[in-house]
Amino acid sequence: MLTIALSKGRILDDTLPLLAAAGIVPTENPDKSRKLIIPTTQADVRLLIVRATDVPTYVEHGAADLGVAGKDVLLEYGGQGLYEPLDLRIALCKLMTAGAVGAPEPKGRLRVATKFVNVAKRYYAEQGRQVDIIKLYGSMELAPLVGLADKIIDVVDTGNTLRANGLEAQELIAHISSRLIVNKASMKMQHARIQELIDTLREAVEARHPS
Ligand code: PRT
Ligand code: MG
Repeated sequence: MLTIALSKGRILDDTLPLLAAAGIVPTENPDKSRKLIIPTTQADVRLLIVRATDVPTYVEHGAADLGVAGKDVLLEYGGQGLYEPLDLRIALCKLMTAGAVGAPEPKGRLRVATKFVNVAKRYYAEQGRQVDIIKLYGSMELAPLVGLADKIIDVVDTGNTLRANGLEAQELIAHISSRLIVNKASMKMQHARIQELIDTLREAVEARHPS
């Protein structure tokens, strides 16, 4: 059995056509189904539907052999416990700092609200900048508006969410796309099978989003 962990939403929507190119099609619509384990047209391949931030955990611990996760999630998750053999070139966005439009740089320590705590620590440490990092789980855009923080670090696509809240994107931390990730033991134990899948997916990626 090959188990592939995915999150609902944009990653699922953009990954299904790539899997279809490898002959893997869910037997029911994962967006509509309440099931968290979805069989596919290949009897020995199944999908697990998990939270985006949980995908690396399932794959590192071998509960899933493969997964698809945003590079933002992987940067935050960290560690050496996963292989990341393929950029799927889907769910593109940028990891950025943002602050209130026209707000002056604060005099004292910078306060940064984010769910990307590890990314934030590394980013400001590289700049030799002292910051207080405030962990949030969502609605980061609110923090500068109500004085909880000077800046946020978040994923930005169109920038509409920032604009709607009087914020502007400032520094680019990383260009983000989703990656195929593979459990290290699975890669050894099922090498031929997984390598074949990676090669087929690579061709499908190149066909859909040429480099
Ligand atoms: O929703 P949940 O809390 O379960 O997790 P999640 O938000 O991490 O998952 P999901 O499915 O929303 O995102 C999965 C992956 O898609 C992320 O890990 C990113 O790699 C990628 N991605 C691409 C994005 C966006 N674009 C994006 N725009 N993830 C989140 N957003 C958010 C953004 O933070 C903003 O709040 O969508 C909002 C709208 O963005 P704008 O700039 O277009 O307004
Ligand atoms: Mg979301």
